[in-house]
Amino acid sequence: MAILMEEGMRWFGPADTVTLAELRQAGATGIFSALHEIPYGEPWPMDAIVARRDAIAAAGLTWRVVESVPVHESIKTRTGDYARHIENYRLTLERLGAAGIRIVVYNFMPVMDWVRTDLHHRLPDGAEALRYDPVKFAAFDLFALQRPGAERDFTPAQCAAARTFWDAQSTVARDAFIRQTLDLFPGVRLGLTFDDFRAMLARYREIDAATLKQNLQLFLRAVVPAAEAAGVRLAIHPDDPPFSVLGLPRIVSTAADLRDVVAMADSPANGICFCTGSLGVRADNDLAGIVREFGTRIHAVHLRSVQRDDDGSFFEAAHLEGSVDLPAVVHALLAEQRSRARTKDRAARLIFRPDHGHVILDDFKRPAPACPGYPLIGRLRALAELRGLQLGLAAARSD
Ligand code: DNO
Repeated sequence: MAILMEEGMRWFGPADTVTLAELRQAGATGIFSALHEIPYGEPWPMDAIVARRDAIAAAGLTWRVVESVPVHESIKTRTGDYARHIENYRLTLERLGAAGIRIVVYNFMPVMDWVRTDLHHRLPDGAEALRYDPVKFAAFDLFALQRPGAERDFTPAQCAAARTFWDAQSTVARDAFIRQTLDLFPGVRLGLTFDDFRAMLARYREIDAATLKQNLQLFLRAVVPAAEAAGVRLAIHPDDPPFSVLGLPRIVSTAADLRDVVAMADSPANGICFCTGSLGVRADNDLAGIVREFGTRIHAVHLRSVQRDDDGSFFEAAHLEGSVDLPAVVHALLAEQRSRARTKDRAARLIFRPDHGHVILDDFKRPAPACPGYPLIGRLRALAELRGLQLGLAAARSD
């Protein structure tokens, strides 16, 4: 089997402004996609799964990874009709397995999938990147959402800076900032209002990290057997960013968390999506060490760097720049891939995709990407760099 990881790209479906033909020219062979049009919690119809798979195949590519099958909030909070939603999840896994799609990414982040405060952060070379600034997020939390107790989650200096930032914004700018923060669900606009959002947050009032972990364990106990039967491997995506936001518990932020997750169901079907951009926001996460520790439990890989700054902000650096040592990570991943090749576990060939990319060059002239972070040319650059990195590292091996 191949000694290199397969190259993948994310595609948001027929509504994506990037076409499959373009992703193929970028050199990817594996696609990460999802049926974003199916409402969260509903089972995915078999005919829609097959149609998506066949459309991808017709473009000369293979749908390798489902990213994601979203976990309904009722399952995370274990309230309301969570039992029906779990049953639906099992059904979707069965159908995906029957259609030959064997890796399913999901996350267990309460309420919000990921959080950024700047979607057009300009870098010195004119490229645009995504950024998280705790001061701006504090402004959202304190003055837009007006969450009781929010001031306890920020330092007095951050609260004061948030006030200055907020006061300087026009009403139009404030509205746009609020909309953008509420809308950041990859591939789908949930169109949440503040009231919806507050109601979602309220459901977590009694849920701390220990309870959320318990709910994850109960979910895994119910769905892992279905995944096993379907030949599907589940891959949990880490929290992005890997710390608590809006007072919500976050339980997939560190190596210790990942240890807990894999122990919840001792099965290859219970694995992780190793995302260096998410985990890399914490300087205490040893990314190459995580690869070595979780080895065979890694079912999908997102490669991306971040630049961490002293004020707690970070932005998405170019893939081979910033605070994340991607060469060291890819080195560790290639060792894992070689060991899989030795055991001839063909189903388990590692697949990575460049996670996000800068807006560069002709990206500025193209229609906006389906989701912030997913322009074509910026990701093409990232994939090309990562391809060179893995080929170079593989060629430089002396043993
Ligand atoms: C962001 C993505 C995540 C990821 C989900 C997986 O660009 O990496 O939103 O798709 O969290 O469930």
